[in-house]
Amino acid sequence: MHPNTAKRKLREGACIYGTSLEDCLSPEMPVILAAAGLDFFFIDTEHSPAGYGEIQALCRSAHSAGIVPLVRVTENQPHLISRALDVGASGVIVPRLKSHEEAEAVVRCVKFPPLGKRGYGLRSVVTNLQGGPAQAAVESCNQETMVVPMIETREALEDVERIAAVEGVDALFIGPYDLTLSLGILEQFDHAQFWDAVDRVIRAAKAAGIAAGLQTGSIPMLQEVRKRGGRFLLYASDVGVLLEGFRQGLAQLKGTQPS
Ligand code: 3PY
Ligand code: MG
Repeated sequence: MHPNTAKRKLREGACIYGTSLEDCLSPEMPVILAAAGLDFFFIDTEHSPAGYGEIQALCRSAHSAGIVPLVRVTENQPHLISRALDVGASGVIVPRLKSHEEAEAVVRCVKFPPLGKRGYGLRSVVTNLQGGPAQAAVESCNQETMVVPMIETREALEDVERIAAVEGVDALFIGPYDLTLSLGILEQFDHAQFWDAVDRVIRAAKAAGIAAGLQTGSIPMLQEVRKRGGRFLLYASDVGVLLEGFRQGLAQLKGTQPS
């Protein structure tokens, strides 16, 4: 399988930087994101219309551009996880998880036996039709694929130490909107309870030897998370960056305040 450079960097203790694709699903996008210097991106199938054909084209382009493609599955379902991997994703992000048992179930879906129960079906987007022994391909996939549970419910936060300790979990991804929604403080990103939660997730990840982080369009917030020890850092999304870029540019051109 394609080497997972993002996973390698995390293992070495480095920060990795990513974003998400929601509506810009052209295979040119991974080339642009790689050229911008990002380590990874995820294709969002939780909230966007991406189909498997588009995901496969994006993953193939990402592998050749040298950026790691992940897929955020719609929810924690075996068939959604295995299809995302079979069309070329280097790992999965799983939203709205509630417990370490659910995290264990994700790992079982992502890994081939003996670590899990993924079914053999390695296609050209994964192997580049290189041939070779199936055992080596299976072991390489088990090694390179990433498992990223989201910590964005009150229940997951309460169980975060055990989720972090699940063998095979690589990073914990805080969803700031869903987490504050679940905690009853929606979008209050200056609330002490929110930062206590962020600190708890980062602490749990560190204790388990893995990474944690979040996604936001706010650079100061990402800098704060990094200062607190976060290493899985997602800046904005395709739509967010386009909107902000055009807003700022147009305002500058017109000499007005951005709308
Ligand atoms: C959230 O903020 O809930 C997210 O899922 C961000 O990706
Ligand atoms: Mg969310």
